[in-house]
Amino acid sequence: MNLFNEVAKSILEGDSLKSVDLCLQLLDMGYDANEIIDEGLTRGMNMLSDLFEKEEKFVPQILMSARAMNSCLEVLEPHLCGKSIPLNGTIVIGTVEGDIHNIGKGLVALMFQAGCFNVVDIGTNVTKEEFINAIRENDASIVALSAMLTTAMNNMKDIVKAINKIEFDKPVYVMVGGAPITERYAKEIDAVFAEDAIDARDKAIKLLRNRRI
Ligand code: B12
Repeated sequence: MNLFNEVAKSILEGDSLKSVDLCLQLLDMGYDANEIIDEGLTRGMNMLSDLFEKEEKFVPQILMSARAMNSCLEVLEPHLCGKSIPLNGTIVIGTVEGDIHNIGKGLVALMFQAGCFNVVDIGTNVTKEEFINAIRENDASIVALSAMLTTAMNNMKDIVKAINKIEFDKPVYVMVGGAPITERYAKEIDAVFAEDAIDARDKAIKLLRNRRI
């Protein structure tokens, strides 16, 4: 089994020590931190989500895997964006009011970092006022909203509406995602949709590519 598969497997098993050790080995071998995230951590979490859907894994195992993933992220973070690469801009990210899920949001935040964005994670259960203040305080180019509960989707809609009404110093793109969010819903509430963490990073790069930040 190659080392990337082993990382995915140890994330799936929620083995923090082994996951971190494997990440360190891959870094030592000269592999890129982004590749370790894409091919190891994200793949492990996706495998876990599939097994959860099939009721072969349960919430405690998800939490163990999330802990293993976070330990790896601490090790990989300093290697994500070389000093020579200019920052792409600032992204504020949070989970909307009424919702405390943060695992997916964490992955998306990390992928933004991997895309050389300055990321300001304002946590979970975030109100529209908190989103708006964070955009202003950090002069953000993108704000990313996560929701995992269908009951939080209305809050997401209200928050997006409030953000889109404001004329910030520069235009702010609003990106939304999370398990119940679809492309159609995003369009309906006037936001950009991304399916997962990798898609979110790629779309953020595209959004800001031709723009001064
Ligand atoms: C782990 C978990 C929890 C943990 C959360 C721990 C934590 N620190 O986050 C705990 C146990 C605390 C929890 C609590 C609850 N949960 Co819960 N939870 C889950 C579970 C099992 C996994 C979610 C997860 O982390 N997935 C792994 C990550 C990697 O995937 P992800 O979150 O989908 O994120 C990816 C994409 O969605 C996307 N994405 C996510 N955010 C964003 C943001 C942007 C901007 C973009 C572009 C993309 C994006 O990219 C991510 C990475 O690829 C799901 C089931 C499921 N299959 O999703 C239920 C689930 C979301 N929970 C559910 C429920 C009902 C609850 C509770 C209300 C239960 C209760 N009765 O108390 C509470 C919520 C309390 C609250 N107010 O928020 C339901 C929601 C049902 C619904 N349709 O509304 C689900 C679907 C379970 C179910 N099948 O019933 N939960």
